[in-house]
Amino acid sequence: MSPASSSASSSGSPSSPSSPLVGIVMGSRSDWETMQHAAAKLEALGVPHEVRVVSAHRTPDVLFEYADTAASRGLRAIIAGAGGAAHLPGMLAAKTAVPVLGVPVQSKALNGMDSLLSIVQMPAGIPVATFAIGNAGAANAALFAAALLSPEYPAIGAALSAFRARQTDDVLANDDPRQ
Ligand code: RP5
Repeated sequence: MSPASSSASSSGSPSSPSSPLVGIVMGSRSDWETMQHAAAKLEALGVPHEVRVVSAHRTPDVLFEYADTAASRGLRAIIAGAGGAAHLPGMLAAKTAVPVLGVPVQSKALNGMDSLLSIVQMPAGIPVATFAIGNAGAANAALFAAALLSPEYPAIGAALSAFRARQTDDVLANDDPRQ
């Protein structure tokens, strides 16, 4: 799957939507290695989503247009990953009331501390929900988005519950680390 691809389920009822509910955006194609973990989780949980490269620095007009149309296109959350001077999540949040979930991508120079602090230290008034640096943050942002959608979309809630139960069972079935 490339970062330009998108996916959506096929049925159109409120409990099984067809158009994307979650947007995954990232500042560069190089962020896909991290952000694919968000896409994989949404895919596994049956959450319709789209994936785009949107750069705060290189394509600011695209960023504004994406944010401006997010709510009217039906997006309920935006997972935004960026590295370094990571303005993307904060700028999106400044332009749309759709909840923005920020994923700090692990940078080469500073191991993602720059990304983390850029995303998490929003001034009061424009929130960005910030997740862990790297793959864990991308996966957890997707799980969080699924949890946000669960009250309205029971199928997503059921998939999330099943995922969590499997995760628990896996730990319980393998609780001796020597084996
Ligand atoms: C940020 O700059 C991107 O989010 C990426 O993490 C970082 C490096 O981008 P590339 O130079 O790899 O395109 O805007």
